[in-house]
Amino acid sequence: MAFYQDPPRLGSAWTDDPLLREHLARALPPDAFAAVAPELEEVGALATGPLLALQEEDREAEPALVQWDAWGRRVDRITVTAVWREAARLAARHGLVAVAYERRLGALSRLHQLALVHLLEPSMDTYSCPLAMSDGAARALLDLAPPSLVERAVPRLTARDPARAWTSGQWMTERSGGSDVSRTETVARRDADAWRLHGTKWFTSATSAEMALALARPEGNPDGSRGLALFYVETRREDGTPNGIRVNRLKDKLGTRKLPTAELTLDGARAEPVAGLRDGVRAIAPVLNVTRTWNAVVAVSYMTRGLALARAYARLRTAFGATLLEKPLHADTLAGLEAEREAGFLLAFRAAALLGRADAGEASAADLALLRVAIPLAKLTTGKQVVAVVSEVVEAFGGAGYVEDTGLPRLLRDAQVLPIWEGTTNVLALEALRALAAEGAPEAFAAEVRRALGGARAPALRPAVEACEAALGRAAAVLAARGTGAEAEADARRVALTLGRTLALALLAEHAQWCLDTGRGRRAPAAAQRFARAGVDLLDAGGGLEEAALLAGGGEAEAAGRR
Ligand code: MFK
Repeated sequence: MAFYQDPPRLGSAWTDDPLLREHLARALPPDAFAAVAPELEEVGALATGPLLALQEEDREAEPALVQWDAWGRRVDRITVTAVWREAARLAARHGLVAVAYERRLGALSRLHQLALVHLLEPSMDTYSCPLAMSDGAARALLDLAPPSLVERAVPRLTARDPARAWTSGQWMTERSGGSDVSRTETVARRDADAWRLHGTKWFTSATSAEMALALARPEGNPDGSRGLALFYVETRREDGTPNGIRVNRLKDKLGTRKLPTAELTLDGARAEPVAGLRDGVRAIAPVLNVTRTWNAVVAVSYMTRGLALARAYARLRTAFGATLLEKPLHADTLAGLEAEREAGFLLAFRAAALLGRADAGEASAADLALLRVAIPLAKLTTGKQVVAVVSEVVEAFGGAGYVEDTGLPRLLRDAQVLPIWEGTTNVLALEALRALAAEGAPEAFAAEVRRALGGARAPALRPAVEACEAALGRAAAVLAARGTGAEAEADARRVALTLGRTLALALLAEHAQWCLDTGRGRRAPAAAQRFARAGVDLLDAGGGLEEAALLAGGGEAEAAGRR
């Protein structure tokens, strides 16, 4: 009889993820865990059951832009896929944004919220993007906006009723700059009754949103980022017509293809200042801190889904007389990936916990300094991990992984955006080091690593503890020796990744000790040992500015300029 390979079948995303369950059991008081576990179980079964089935059925669908109606009126409507419509309903029903604001678990509510996100996002086709931006917008409005704007938008952004729920965009990027938003060309002009925005936005994600927070330069303001202001914009007028906004086209992207990303012209879009007429970058920072935390959680969710698929496949697939899981080299490969996932997971959820403390007004000065460092480190570290891990997952399926209807190519393409948007690895490395230069920040970071390592007393965890202490010491020495010149900038990615991986390993050692203490087996300690052996200290790879110019520029002329 001819051979047909059975596809990998996933168990519930909740019951099949011991790390997620352990982490919540450790971080939440028992009554809080008991209160949220049933819904997490329901959502986990949904994510790898009916929602995954819909995602597979809907695989080829993409959003579309309808620019004109039948009678020649410009309408610029974006239609979204069936998964997106279902994800919008689920997000409202399960409070994927609301949970963070209802704060049923107080400062721990971010863990509850982002656990839901972790379970659902791999089956939601990047619907996390509009949700993350909506969450960030709610945070920024609550922090900064006048009561009229808060009352108008926040109940919609946090609504549990799908019919009332809004999502928000975050319009920063222009042709003149993605990372460097100081070159924003969009201007804000005051006419008789309102502010109006004129310009273009070059990358607007989830353009189907009802509102956006946008950067623009009020007329007469100086150049540079301080002359920008943050504006609240609704995408449609009360009568449903576009609010002075034209959608020029949807981007044809490598991945996140279910997510409508548009190029826009703002032609008199009515807008309201969120927080005065200057310092727009500072005003949008709360959005970035929220979306970057989501980004880290989404990165670990893709690693989790990829590894669940690879593991399920390795149990079924036979080659050379045994299942792949019984093959020593295949098992060893998956083990390394799982160690990466576990470390990345704990780093992302640590950032989430600190964010929750800040939301609840319970963060100390040291917590806030640590949060400012931990968010870019978590985002950049997990962004690099997810691309590497999911690429290996694709390879773990052999040729099948390269074929679209397995769903694996989509996972890899979607993963690839995570180190790019919301600040590339290099931009975030510089941001992390700027944050570390603030008063009290180095001490807060070192104290956090040592706090996590403090309880890790099992002999098996000794190498992990030593690796963290050594890397922390060396990174501090590099930072102290380098100052802030060009050499320090060239080192920034290595330093930031070293710090991110060091904190991740410390958190993994802490978790592993808890697993040993509570009789939860040897998986987490094995992950800590494995991650420690893979190495957290990347500091030695640099070779100075002249070498970089020679290799990056590809010739002697560039290097001579650096001599
Ligand atoms: C999957 C989940 C995620 C899904 C969402 C995806 C949606 C994707 C849509 C996008 O990608 S939107 C575009 C995202 N773009 C970026 O993330 C921009 C990346 N570039 C940077 O982050 C640059 O570093 C930055 C634009 C911030 C540099 O601009 P500036 O003007 O040189 O900023 P500067 O001087 O560092 O900071 C200005 C002020 O903001 C300072 O405060 P002061 O005015 O008091 O001095 C900073 O301290 C403050 N600030 C900056 N970043 C902050 C912050 N404050 C708190 N937290 C931060 N993170």
